[in-house]
Amino acid sequence: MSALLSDATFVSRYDRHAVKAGVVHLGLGAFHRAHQAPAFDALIAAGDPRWGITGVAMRSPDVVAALAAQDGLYSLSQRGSGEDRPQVIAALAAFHVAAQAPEAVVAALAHVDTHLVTLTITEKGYLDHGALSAAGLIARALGRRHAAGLAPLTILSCDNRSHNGTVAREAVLAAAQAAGIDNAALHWIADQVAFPASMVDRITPAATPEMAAGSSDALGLLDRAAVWTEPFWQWVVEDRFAAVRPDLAEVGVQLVADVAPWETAKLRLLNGAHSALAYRGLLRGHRFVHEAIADPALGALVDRLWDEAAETIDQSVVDVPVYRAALRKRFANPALPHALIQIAADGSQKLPPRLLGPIGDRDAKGLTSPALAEAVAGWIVGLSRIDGLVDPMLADLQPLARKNAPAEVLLARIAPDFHQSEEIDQAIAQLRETA
Ligand code: CS2
Repeated sequence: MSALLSDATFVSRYDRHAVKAGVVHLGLGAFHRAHQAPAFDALIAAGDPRWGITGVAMRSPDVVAALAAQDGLYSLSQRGSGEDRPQVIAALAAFHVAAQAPEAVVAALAHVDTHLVTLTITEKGYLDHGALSAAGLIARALGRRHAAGLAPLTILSCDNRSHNGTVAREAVLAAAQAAGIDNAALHWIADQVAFPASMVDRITPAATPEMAAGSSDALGLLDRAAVWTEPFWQWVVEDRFAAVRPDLAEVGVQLVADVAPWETAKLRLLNGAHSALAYRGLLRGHRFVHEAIADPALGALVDRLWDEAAETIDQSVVDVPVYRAALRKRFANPALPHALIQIAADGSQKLPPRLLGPIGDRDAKGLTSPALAEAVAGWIVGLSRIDGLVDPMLADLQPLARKNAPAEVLLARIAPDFHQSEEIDQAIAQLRETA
């Protein structure tokens, strides 16, 4: 049996004692450990020790327990390029579970060394403004920073929502109001705290015991917090920071004036196709993305969906044929099994930016959207037929889907301004006959 990955068994490429936790990250899942954490790890390795991370799991204690036993070290393996050697990430300097130790999280956010807060709390994470929510904890800490005369923070959302910076700002302001924070602090949050938007991209399945076993073997040390990801990595950030700003460009981040065109292109091409594959794939008996994309019927659906979505995005930020070819390869990566049921979660939050937005834009130009409609139909039929779906609105939506309610009724619940459901009803009728 190998020894556990830890400071005693592994020599980091930089002096971990000199690292300060300038970043607090909320949402310590596999995606963060594959995306933002290696960027800060690279910044520290390049000589700036201010960007260590305090990692916060919102509810589950499991990742924190695994990391705590390993001094915060974990391995990240790129799967699919042939080079599967794990890289050990040493940027996590401290970790907490928000549900168990909210005060420790607020103290970290209010600490003088903290400059940046990054968020991967999922699409639905912004709906909650309560005291233990991400927005609630941030609001409380900002109130404390204001009272202490400390510098404002930059709050950087890394979730797949349109205009995620604005969404984060609204959630924090709502939470600050709900918490009864005084007016002066509210104005300071509104005027001085920065909420840049960002687009993040790296396909990263939820961590599994299989990943831990494979990585431990490759490393020669036991790693219970191992993450597998793909070689591709992209982070586009709106260049608007409060106070201290990390040199993210140095580690490959694209800093731009307006993230919206990148965000829309990625949500509609990558995530839209993912959602189509998830529901339609599960209905056809597939379990993983690489299996679904290899199914000729679904491969063709994705192609038609890309034709439709491509007409609704700003093509100056992506070379569509190149991007599509790359996506197809990324989806087909057999070394990175990505469970469709994971992508199928929270459809009520994911569908509007991924599938309904492009349908609405096409409709405004007088264009129909048969492939996008088929993807939405997959979600609605899936609501009544797929086992194990997770969604904050499941109790509301599932009975409607089971009663064969018209698409309009379901879609009104998740996108009140959406009125293009006729094509979707046709696609549902067809799917019910064939699936
Ligand atoms: C996926 C995303 O789970 C999902 O809904 O579509 O997590 C996707 O893998 C990432 O956005 C890729 O960057």
